[in-house]
Amino acid sequence: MKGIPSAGVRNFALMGHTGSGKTSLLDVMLNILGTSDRVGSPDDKTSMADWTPEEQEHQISIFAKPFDGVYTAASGKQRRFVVTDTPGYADFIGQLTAAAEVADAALIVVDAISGIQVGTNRAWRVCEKRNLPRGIVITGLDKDDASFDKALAAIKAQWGDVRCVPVVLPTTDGKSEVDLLNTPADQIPADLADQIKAIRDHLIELAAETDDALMEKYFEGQELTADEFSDGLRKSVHDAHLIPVFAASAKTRVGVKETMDSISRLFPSPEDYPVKCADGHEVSTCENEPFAGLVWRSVNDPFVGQLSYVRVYRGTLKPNSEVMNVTKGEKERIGNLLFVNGKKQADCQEAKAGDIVAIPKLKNTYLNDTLCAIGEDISFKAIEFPSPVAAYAVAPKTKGDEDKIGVALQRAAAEDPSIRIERNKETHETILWGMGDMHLDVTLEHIKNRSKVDILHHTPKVAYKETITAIGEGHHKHKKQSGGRGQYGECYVRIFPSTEEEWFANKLVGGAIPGNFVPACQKGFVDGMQKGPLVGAEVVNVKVELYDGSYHDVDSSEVAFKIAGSRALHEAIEKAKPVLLEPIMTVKVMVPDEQMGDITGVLNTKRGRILGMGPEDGLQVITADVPQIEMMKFCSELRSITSGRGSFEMEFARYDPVPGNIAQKVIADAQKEKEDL
Ligand SMILES: Nc1nc2c(ncn2[C@@H]2O[C@H](COP(=O)(O)OP(=O)(O)OP(=O)(O)O)[C@@H](O)[C@H]2O)c(=O)[nH]1
Ligand SMILES: [Mg+2]
Repeated sequence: MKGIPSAGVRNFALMGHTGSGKTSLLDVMLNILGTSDRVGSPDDKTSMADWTPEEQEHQISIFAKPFDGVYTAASGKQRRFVVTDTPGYADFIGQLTAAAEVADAALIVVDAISGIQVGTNRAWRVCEKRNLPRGIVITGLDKDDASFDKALAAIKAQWGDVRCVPVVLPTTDGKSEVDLLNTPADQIPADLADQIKAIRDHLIELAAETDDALMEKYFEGQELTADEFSDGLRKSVHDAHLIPVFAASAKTRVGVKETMDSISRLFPSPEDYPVKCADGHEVSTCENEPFAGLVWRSVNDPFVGQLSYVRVYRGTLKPNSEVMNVTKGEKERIGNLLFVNGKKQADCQEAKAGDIVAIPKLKNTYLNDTLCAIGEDISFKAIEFPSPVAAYAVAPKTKGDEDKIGVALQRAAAEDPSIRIERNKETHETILWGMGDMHLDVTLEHIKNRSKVDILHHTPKVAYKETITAIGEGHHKHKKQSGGRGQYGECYVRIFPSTEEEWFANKLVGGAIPGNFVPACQKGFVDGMQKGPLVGAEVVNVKVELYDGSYHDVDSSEVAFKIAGSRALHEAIEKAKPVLLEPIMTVKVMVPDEQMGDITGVLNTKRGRILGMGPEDGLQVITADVPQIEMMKFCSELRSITSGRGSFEMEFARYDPVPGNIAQKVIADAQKEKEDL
């Protein structure tokens, strides 16, 4: 690692549909890099990447994980590979988002038999969003009936005939592969010679297009030098005018080296382009300038404790140093630095621009914090994660484990930006939010494996509220005379609908209730509003007037007025035509064109009100207001209707009255639940 300058680093993320072969390909690469002394595989649980119990249980990748190693290319040049494996499963989009943010390029994996799938398109969109240079590798070419040409044709049809150019080609006997950028002309198989010449001519044109002087040279019929050709191609890849397509098989390992050679030549180095800060201005990415990096992953390692993964964007980070956490405005002391490769951890003496390094035990540094050399003031933009859309209400299996699960859930949320924990004060439930049922299940498994605590889950309750639709009056006299000191307090209240912030008005005249007891009455009203008459939910959007009452010189007390206030208010609410309110969510659903009709139909059956429709990023976007209770299972419904191609976001909009017939059922159910208790 030492000695390879940042210009020799190739930092990229593997992306693609679940099962397309990303991790298998990575395992072969890690063996070639010497990071692993054997070729592991997710199939027999020997993969260097898929090592966590949850990944082995489900046989998919779940977490984005960085790996590194040195590659000696066919040209003899040494390159440092920094490769992040990402999960293809839709629920783990948060991991893909973070990895894409800190990579300089993407290698999109397409299985030759399955072709372009939902997860491939998702990866593509992630790349498009942040202008990430990319290449595509067609894998599984050892499989029966696999055809490179067929897969390539589909890729060209989808993403452009001109820019998707094969640079690693399978030989016609399928036993080896030709890296057409690195293979000398005399070693090119005769039957591929014409095809390769045509591709080379096309690549020369693409390289020339990146620079006016080169274009002139090209038109004058002069040859580009080797460096001009290479630099031009790298620029073309950077601008996504060239999307190189490679061929490989993780099973037979054919083509993997050729693909790595091409990546070495074509993918950008971290020093090639400046990086953008949060305020939009650009900073250079030179390894000789002061250090700057972003924490993109923060995990609790069972052996080393808290580990902050940092992408170094500029300069060099060394162990036993001090840095500034610009986000927090605090200095952090750095002890050792680690290069983490799966379960393997090695001390790092310096991490340069382009590297991903883990810092153990930082005191107050978390995901999305920028770290800089002391005296520098750079802030990188925080990675934006999609908001969670699926929820479980969770509780400990064993009574008494509440504190334990509280800590475990908070830890899970701190590690995974797509997990959110919420305590719903209306329903008294703890809600675990995530990106889908699989994500929630895996999170609970992870907690169980790590914290040894069992958590039960069920569909969350909806936090209904109640309000009134008319003016109502109520009265209560609280009077007790049972030996000793009695209790006395009497309140008359009026209640009416209001959205004003000031909810209480004192309309007492002539000292009917002494001023010092009014706060007690108010406390009673607040209590009375906590449990409405319909389902015991909070009563909102009301104004309460205290307009009359009486007191007793000896027996009146704060407690007596609190009770009188609460009961008088309850009577007033019951007379003011109370109604049930339910939370309404604004939902944004992204689906392919042909599923628009199906989805608007489903939203209509969910009492949804369509607010708008229109194209966005190659998909149709439907915006609608839908009652929250109808959205509880939408995540899995949408997946099944669209075969995984649809996704959605939602946020709380407001509370609306529940339609009469549905409200009646909710009220009857709540009554029954109360009686059953
Ligand atoms: N025959 C053949 N099988 C392959 C190849 N690459 C991967 N596979 C198999 O495909 C399956 C899925 O491979 P993975 O590498 O786990 O796929 P992945 O893209 O990492 O999937 P996720 O982690 O879920 O996103 C495994 O059973 C692999 O053995 C290949 O080149 N040839
Ligand atoms: Mg994987």
